[in-house]
Amino acid sequence: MNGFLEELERLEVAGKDAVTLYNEISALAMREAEGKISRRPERTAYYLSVEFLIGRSFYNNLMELGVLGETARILANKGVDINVFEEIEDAALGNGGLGRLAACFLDSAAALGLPLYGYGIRYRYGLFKQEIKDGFQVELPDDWQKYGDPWSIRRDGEKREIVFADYTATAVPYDIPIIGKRVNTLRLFQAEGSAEAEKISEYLYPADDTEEGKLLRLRQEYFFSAAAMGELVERHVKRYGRTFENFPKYNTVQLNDTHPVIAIAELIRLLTKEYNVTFPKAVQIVKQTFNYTNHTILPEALECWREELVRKILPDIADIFLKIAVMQENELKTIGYSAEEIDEMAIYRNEVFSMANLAVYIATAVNGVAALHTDILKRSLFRTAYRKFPQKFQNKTNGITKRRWLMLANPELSALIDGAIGTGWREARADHGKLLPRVKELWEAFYEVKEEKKKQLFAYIAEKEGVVIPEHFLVFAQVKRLHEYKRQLMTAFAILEIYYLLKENKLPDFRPSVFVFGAKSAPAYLRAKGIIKFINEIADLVNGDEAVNGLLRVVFVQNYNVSYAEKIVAGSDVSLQVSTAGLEASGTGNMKFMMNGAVTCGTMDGANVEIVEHAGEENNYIFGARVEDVEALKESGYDPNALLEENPLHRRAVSALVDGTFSDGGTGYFKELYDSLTVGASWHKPDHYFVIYDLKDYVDTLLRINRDSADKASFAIKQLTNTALSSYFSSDRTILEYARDIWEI
Ligand code: 26Q
Repeated sequence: MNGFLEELERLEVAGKDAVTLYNEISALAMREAEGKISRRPERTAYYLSVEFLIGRSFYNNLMELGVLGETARILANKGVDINVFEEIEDAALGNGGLGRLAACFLDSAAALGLPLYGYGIRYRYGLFKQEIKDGFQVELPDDWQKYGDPWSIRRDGEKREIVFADYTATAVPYDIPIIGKRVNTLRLFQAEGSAEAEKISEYLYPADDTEEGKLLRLRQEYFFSAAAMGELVERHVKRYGRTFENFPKYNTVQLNDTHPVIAIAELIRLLTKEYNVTFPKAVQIVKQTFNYTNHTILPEALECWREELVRKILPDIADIFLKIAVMQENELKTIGYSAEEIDEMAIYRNEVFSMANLAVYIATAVNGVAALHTDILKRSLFRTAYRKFPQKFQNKTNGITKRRWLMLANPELSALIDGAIGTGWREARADHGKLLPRVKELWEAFYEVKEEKKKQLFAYIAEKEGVVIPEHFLVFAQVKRLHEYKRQLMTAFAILEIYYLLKENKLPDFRPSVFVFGAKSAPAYLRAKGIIKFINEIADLVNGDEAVNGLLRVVFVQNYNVSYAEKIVAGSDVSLQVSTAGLEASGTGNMKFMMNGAVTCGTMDGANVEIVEHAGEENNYIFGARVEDVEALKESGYDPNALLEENPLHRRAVSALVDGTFSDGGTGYFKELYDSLTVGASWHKPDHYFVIYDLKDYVDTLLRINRDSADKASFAIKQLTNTALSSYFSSDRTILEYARDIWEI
């Protein structure tokens, strides 16, 4: 028996509250994990990210240590239900897909025995905690360390000074073990020193609408990038001496979006200023060291820094950015690129540095996160760069870790799979495709599992939200960051239309359904906040209407996070993935639902395309405009008002924003949303995201799903087929591809 379990047997529980027990048990597990931390091999891959959305560590780590079941049993014998630790909050050091992807990648690399180390920021407060008051989002500080932080180890011996023009901050590393076949670490730096210095690691995504805020964000990016680069160089010099031609042989760095791109300049700075490497040599070295992943094509999310801003606090970095820009421009001129083409690829233009263009120029590999997204990078966002460096561009379709998203989130479904094909599928890189020929005979068992997961989800929602969902309701879920391109507003309109049809008895065979939303809006994103309020107004109307609430309910869950997601993905029937075609780089929630046996109701966007390639269009529900349609509509001029004119149902739903049906509490949110659809807002044309264009097809598709679900067997077979064919979306597969094609580890 292992040391952990022996100690756990001996642990005194009498009179201790959940928090005390949580800390004591975690400390025991940590001792196990710490003892197993692997030695870094010569060649190591580093993952730099401003977000790591690891969620709750407790259950996951016990599972990874192979003691979760035994722990539950031993605690039960002592009269403690292992579920009491659910009151301890998640570490929400991330916002959404990009941060959760980083966490899934670390998990997979450890499981596969690959040396991948994460570097980021140990925010004092993670993403805000959300409450819904009167239908509005309220933001509260996320004091995630309130109950302690038993899962990280502070390394005082490895502090590093990070120098800005105006002050210096100390970067103190905290290591979080990532447990698997190897035990790797996620190293998060905390800023210490003066009060000003400590602000650097206070908040994730501080408001950047002021100059002050922008500077703080830039400091954050430099802070952790420089701490990481300082460490890499120091370790290299210790092992190999002051020679750097071999630096790329031992180090490969993945930049998770543009946020850590400043690491490129910092490595050049270190090499040239502290080790007398020439600038051209240093550029050669960084070119072989860095790789860049793009996660979005939305212009507002592509980072640019004004030279003046950079110069103010990081003059050396500003100089290095400029030197790289000049080098690139000369190169392009020499080979005859036109002024227009050079502009498109420019690292420095109009006194602004483009982090994306810098990354593309320097990186050995540039990757998109789903096949369609990578095509769009090649065809539009980076088309000129693609022509110059076609060999750089790669696709790496995202994935999710089956350990958290299937084994931990859904032990019932995992047991069903075990029963059908044995437990071998649980191994890293193994798949569960052998389930496919068995789905027809297993549909009833699967149906029972889904009902059980629904029951658990409904109980949780009743407790947390006070909203009761009757048994057997069909569950449609849309859970993700709140953004106009993700079109939660389109789902809101669709629900309203269905509500009106039900009121008029026009849907005689409608099967009882609930729509579950979960989403946080960026605090300054007012239209997104308006959408939250609108959904909650609809929820009040629908849930309070005795004439329909036996058939339709709506719930917006508060503080959607990783732990909530684990419950929602397991308990849902239909996964809503309805972004405007071309705008969702990949999506990873779509994969979590698929793996748990939900059908996808979605547009041909991001990884949805590959989901239906693998699981079949006949087992999913695809609707709406394709990328080509959206492009053609933009070309020909799209007029949502004509569609509203034509379609009274749409008109009624959309008008509900402004005709007095609902109240936005005098905020003006609803009028603003209405205007954005009908006259345009923030330099966009009316209905920039084609909500009204896709609405009809969406409602029809939702109703078709509702009808199809009446045939329990065939619907359950569709769902379980999705589970059976979901192995491609395991991040074990994704990480093996990065390891093989990019990192060469
Ligand atoms: C940019 C500039 C200034 C301030 C903030 C930002 C910023 C912050 C966060 C830009 C983007 C993000 C986060 C992006 C994100 O989560 N993207 C998602 O990444 C997933 C993993 O690849 C994809 O599956 C999703 O499609 C993509 O939306």
